[in-house]
Amino acid sequence: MKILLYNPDNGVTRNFMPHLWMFLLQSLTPSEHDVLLIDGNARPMNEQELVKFIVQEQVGLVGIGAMTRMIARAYRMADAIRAAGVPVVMGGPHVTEVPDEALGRDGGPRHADAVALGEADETWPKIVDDAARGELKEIYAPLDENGKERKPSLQPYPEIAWHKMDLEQFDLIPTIMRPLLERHGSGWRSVHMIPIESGRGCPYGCEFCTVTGFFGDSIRFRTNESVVDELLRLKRQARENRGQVMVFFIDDNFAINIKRTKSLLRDIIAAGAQLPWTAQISANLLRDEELVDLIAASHGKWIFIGMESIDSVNLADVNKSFNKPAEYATVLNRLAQRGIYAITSFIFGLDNDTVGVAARTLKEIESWPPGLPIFGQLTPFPSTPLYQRLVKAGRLTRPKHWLDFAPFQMAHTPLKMTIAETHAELDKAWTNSYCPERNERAIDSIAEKPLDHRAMHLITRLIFRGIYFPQMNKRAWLKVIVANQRSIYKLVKEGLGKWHAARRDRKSADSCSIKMTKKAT
Ligand code: B12
Ligand code: SF4
Repeated sequence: MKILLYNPDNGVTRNFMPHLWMFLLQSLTPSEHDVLLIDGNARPMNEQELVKFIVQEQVGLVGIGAMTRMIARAYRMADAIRAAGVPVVMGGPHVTEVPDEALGRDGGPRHADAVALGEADETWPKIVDDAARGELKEIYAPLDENGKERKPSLQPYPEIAWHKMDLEQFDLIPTIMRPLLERHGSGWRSVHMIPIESGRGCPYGCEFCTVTGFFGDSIRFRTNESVVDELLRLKRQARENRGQVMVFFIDDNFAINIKRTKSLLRDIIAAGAQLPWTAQISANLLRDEELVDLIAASHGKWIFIGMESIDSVNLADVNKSFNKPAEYATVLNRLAQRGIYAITSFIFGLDNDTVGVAARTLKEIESWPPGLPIFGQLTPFPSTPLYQRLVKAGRLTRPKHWLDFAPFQMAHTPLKMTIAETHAELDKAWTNSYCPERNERAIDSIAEKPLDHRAMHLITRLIFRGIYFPQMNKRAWLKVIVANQRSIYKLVKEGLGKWHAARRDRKSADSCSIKMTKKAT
């Protein structure tokens, strides 16, 4: 049987990183079946195009995975595929949270023949077998003999054969630059960001987060050896392809068990398996100096920190009091001293937020080393404690916001601001954080860092701007480049100066050695 795994596009970003679930399920598919993958972010298709592809390829089963924000699009695609007579199974966080919706048991239309609840590592081979026999059931839940939920141990962990996968669609080098780099850019023929999980689960239970509910509070880790092997394979692959590979450890809290994280990082260093990496780590765990040293030595470059708010009352409201705003600056300086920068994530529209929250937050951010701040509105995802609380209080304005998805739009009324005011604060925060003047100040503030380091920082800032300001075509990018020409010009000028100086040095060294040779003869 041919199986298609499909991830709908999110409408915001293109092909920055493959979705791990597709590659993981592909690795777990019984070998007698063929698996095709389409990530809508890398290969956008409308309903007709997707159905045409499925019919042409004679696909017998389609698996669709989606977060809440992409679920409406996922349903539309599923409807078109089912109308063409091909069965659809859906999985991932959203259908796990509200399975009745996908199955049409809540009074709405049905979108899926079957749903896979929770972690599907163990149920997927069974789903495939049942589908191949034409005996697909409606619900697949990972249960043990006693009907209790069973979580995969991650030991052993399947080998994801990244080297055999067609990753061209995830190359971060813009298509127009590729021929040039092919000829001249040794080691930069391609750039890929690869997702790796080293463990699953987070026990913290922040009120708005689906992770504790979905992965459970029992944390599970792969063996160090299995993670190190994957890194070594990726490193080899990068060398062979004369390209760059970066890694995103997608664990929800990569240092949740500090002892284990340190031991993993030590093993990575000992095996020479370092690749530039990014991970999510909560601020409280970055108090540990030794951990931060190991992060730097193992080539950790960017750490995503869910700061959420600079107001302790807000943090207490969402069960995140382990975040201490008073120590944010210390943590960020500790990272920056080692050349590590932070993606700092904030939520607006929390219950204690008032008008001016953007200005207050921006003032704090300005006092920190430069990083990549991102801002979102508090979003009640189904099945979270936050959702239940807001339902009870009658505060949801769009109880099924996902069926009518709109980026950066609130679905409930905050306590001390209006919805419109929250939207205005978000806009202010994004505009001020990524305006050309702020970008220039950020790069100037790390003038002592190497040029390539600063250039990468600027490029990343320009990309991150696109999370809020649509930047999906060449025209939009051109405008961004023109607006930021001062920062770009400064770096290019410095780079050219260094290149000329190096050339002059080489020439004078050559003429010196010619003179010496003549003298000697
Ligand atoms: C990596 C990641 C991202 C990446 C996504 C890009 C990428 N290419 O991966 C980035 C950083 C861009 C991102 C952004 C966001 N993310 Co995110 N992200 C994650 C994260 C940390 C890991 C995802 C992952 O790969 N997990 C590992 C795989 C193996 O698990 P999985 O995807 O759940 O798949 C398993 C099962 O669900 C199931 N399964 C999944 N799909 C399917 C399909 C089929 C057919 C079947 C059978 C089974 C199945 O099988 C898999 C194996 O067990 C998760 C948290 C988490 N730990 O999962 C959050 C998470 C998915 N993100 C979340 C959110 C909210 C966001 C944002 C909206 C945050 C924000 N406020 O901006 C943005 C939106 C991005 C966008 N524009 O679409 C939420 C989603 C909640 C929800 N109900 O939708 C999560 C769960 C985290 C949370 N705090 O609650 N994210
Ligand atoms: S620390 Fe992060 S992953 Fe863990 S519950 Fe809180 S928001 Fe979710």
